[in-house]
Amino acid sequence: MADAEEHVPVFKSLKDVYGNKETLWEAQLRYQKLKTRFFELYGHIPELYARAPGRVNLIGEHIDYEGYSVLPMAIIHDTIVAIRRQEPEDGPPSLRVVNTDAAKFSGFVFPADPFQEVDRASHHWANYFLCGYKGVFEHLLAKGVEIGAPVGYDILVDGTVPIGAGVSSSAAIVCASAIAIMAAQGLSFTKQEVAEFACVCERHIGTQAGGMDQAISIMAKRGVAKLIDFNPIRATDVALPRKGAFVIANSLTVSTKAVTAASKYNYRVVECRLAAMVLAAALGMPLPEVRSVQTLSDVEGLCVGFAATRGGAAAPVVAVEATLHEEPYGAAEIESIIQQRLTDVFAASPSFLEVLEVNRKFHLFKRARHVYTEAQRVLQFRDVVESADRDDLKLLQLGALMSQSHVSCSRMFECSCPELEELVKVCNANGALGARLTGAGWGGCVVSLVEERSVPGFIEALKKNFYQSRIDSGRIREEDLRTYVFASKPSGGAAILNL
Ligand code: NG1
Ligand code: MG
Repeated sequence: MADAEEHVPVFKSLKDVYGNKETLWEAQLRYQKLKTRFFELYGHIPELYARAPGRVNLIGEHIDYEGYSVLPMAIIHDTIVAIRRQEPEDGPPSLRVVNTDAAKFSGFVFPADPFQEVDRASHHWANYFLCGYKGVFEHLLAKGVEIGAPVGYDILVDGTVPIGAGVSSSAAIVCASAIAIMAAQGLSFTKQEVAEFACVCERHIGTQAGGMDQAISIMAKRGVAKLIDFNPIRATDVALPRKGAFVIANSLTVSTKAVTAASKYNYRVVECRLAAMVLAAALGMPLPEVRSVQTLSDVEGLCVGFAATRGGAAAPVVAVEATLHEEPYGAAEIESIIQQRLTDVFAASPSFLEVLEVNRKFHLFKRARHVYTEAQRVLQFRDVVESADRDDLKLLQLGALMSQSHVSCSRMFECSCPELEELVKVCNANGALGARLTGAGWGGCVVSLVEERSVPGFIEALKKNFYQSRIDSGRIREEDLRTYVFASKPSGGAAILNL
């Protein structure tokens, strides 16, 4: 697998990253402005730049943390981190972190200490920088590399990835920060190393996420989507049918997956773990082993054994339907099945203990059903892409899989919201071959598959049937529309720019 040994690339020209003429022209202006602002702030120009893209997940939602493969592609929107190492004459070393959008994101000064805690109680943007910064040193420590005296850095961040929209602005800033620190320290890591540690370090924020976002941000390749496998992380090219295009449309509702005690995201991770344990027990796994079950993919083998005569690829779903009940489980019922207290199951993770404090019901059947069917749909999507069918037939099949994914996210995983449902309906009524929420859900974006030639008409229809009323009511400005709805081709992954 070539990607696994490849290092994070270092480019000398913006042309290597920003493909077509229009985006290149915009990028040149953007980097020039960044350099000027950096000089105004710090009295020096940046030593180097690091950039990492956001992503859109085409299919495979809420299954990365269950160990199953997902199929995202990078988008052109990215986060740039401009960086310069402080010199002794700059004073005591610190991390000065400023955003170009200073009105929205105020600047921070952190101590130059790789092992400082990320303050989860105050949820601000610069925490994501800190995650990437810490990630580099935690990774070095794990490799047994000696870490010298802390060095200070001046940093300026500029991002174009829509925020809270399910297109992973968070992974873009974490990955760009991590590789900026890597390069400024004179180090070079493989893409696989960065993808692995960037996933772990982003958890300092509190969300116990899987590794999809960081993996695609680092391993993306221009022109292709990627099938991402986990444990270890690998990325395989998926060349999408040429006549198709993906349109990303923002529901204008910020995702509430949030970093609160009631974090819906962590709640789902807890439910999936409990579903896996209860399913394992029901399928006859001895109790001491049940306690070490982490994910639904850990139990797949047992399901196949159980449902061998009836199942095939559908075995896990057959096992779920035969052994779990559809009504939600209470804590007491689960504890009596697995013979362990839930507070002991999750004792190692404060984020999960918070979930137990505020939630009493656990929907094991629905969550497990979503995860197992979604995992199958990802592989079917890949198989359709690789089949010998004509492009137009492929597009119909891919669209159908995306729509099935949405229904499962909405009804079984319950991570949709009224605005996403409305937008998906509008997309389907206006020529989408398939449409689904993308990313964590509970707000954020919808991704639609449409025929390339009908993209302009499709966007026009969304404007008329979804956005116009929101423009009229003053919620958004007409001139910002292109940031809320746009077509995207697969973009390239993270890189260092030595301009
Ligand atoms: P977004 O959409 O960026 O919040 C989240 C997780 C992913 C994945 C998706 C759902 C983070 C950082 N990432 O993505 O790992 O689980 O939800 O498929 O929270
Ligand atoms: Mg995110």
